[in-house]
Amino acid sequence: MDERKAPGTMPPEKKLLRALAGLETEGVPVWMMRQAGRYLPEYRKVRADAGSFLDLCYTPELAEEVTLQPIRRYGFDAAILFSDILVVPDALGQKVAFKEGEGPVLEPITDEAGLAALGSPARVTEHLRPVYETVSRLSNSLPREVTLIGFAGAPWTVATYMVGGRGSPDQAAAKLWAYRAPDEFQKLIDILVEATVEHLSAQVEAGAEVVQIFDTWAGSLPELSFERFALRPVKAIRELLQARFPGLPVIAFPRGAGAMAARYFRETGVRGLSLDTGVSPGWARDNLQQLGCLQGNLDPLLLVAGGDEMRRQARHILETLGNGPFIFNLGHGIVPQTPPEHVGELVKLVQDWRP
Ligand code: 1CP
Repeated sequence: MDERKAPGTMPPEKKLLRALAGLETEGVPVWMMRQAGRYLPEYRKVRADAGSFLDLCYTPELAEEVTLQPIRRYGFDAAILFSDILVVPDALGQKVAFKEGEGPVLEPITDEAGLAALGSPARVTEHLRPVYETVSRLSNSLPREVTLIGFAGAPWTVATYMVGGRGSPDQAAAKLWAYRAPDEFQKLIDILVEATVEHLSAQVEAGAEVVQIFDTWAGSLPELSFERFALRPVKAIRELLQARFPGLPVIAFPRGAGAMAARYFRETGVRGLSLDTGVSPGWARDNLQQLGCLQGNLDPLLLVAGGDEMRRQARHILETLGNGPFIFNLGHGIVPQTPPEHVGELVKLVQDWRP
């Protein structure tokens, strides 16, 4: 029987799925955010031949290839679909471009007229069909012990790019809209909740076994706005997804949530919580691990530095959280200047570790 099609009906065998289900694992499962990307020479080669970054995301053979590259090299326990959180605004009809050395650039939406010009959130999957084809190819080509993770950005984080038009250190444009006209801003969040549920559902139908929701900018919101624009939308997405796919494991990454992580974990009802580097592993063990599976949280710059300090801090995380349920990861994505051999060394350290 295919456990993917009937989640929860029997105990999973894959290590990462077992950790998410709160079951014992032989060793700690490991993958890394942004495990595909510019730090790998084989990625840079495919990227150079692909044309634009979005062309790479929308060409299933190439997106499949770059998803598989880190699996071949390192034997991670999970593969994360190669795509981006900004394919959702692209599918809603907002102009999105990835400029070399500059990151994403969007034509900003700042008012209700801008919202009215967006396409229907119920129909984003039409534009994103190549992404689901990538998922479906991966579902056939991945080694059987590797879990396939689909993903999307959380509504708040995606909204910061849609409103600001680019990455920003303070998310000021989206915040000011949310503070000056919360009910109007809520309309954008509602559109994104619906689009995200459709996008993640299509990934699950194509073969994704777990989904991760990235809320990179959650930590910039004050408590009352965090509740409304970060916690509640992710709770709604989790509920709507599980109404369609009972037992589907959902991981959330509310980066920078601090002590609000406990309420967030409990109230969103997600199965896994991905911790950023700022969260103390001991605090997380005492306050969060009884609520579900934790994931994280080595500083990506320790992976750049390597050496004794990387090993010491990785062991500290393992010794504190490794009794489980736990998935080893970074506190944020791998950065381009990371030496690939440091990744190999860290994966081996985690794979060899036992409580
Ligand atoms: O030139 C290149 O090759 C583009 C670099 C790149 C890559 C490799 C971008 C542009 N996106 C990606 C892939 C990507 N993005 C993945 C692939 C899977 C994997 O992890 O291996 C994922 C999960 C994302 C998610 C993503 N995109 C997030 C959330 C997680 C995070 O890192 O905080 C965010 C905020 C984005 C937006 C984005 N896309 C790309 C860049 C450079 C950015 C950040 C822009 C900024 O705010 O500075």
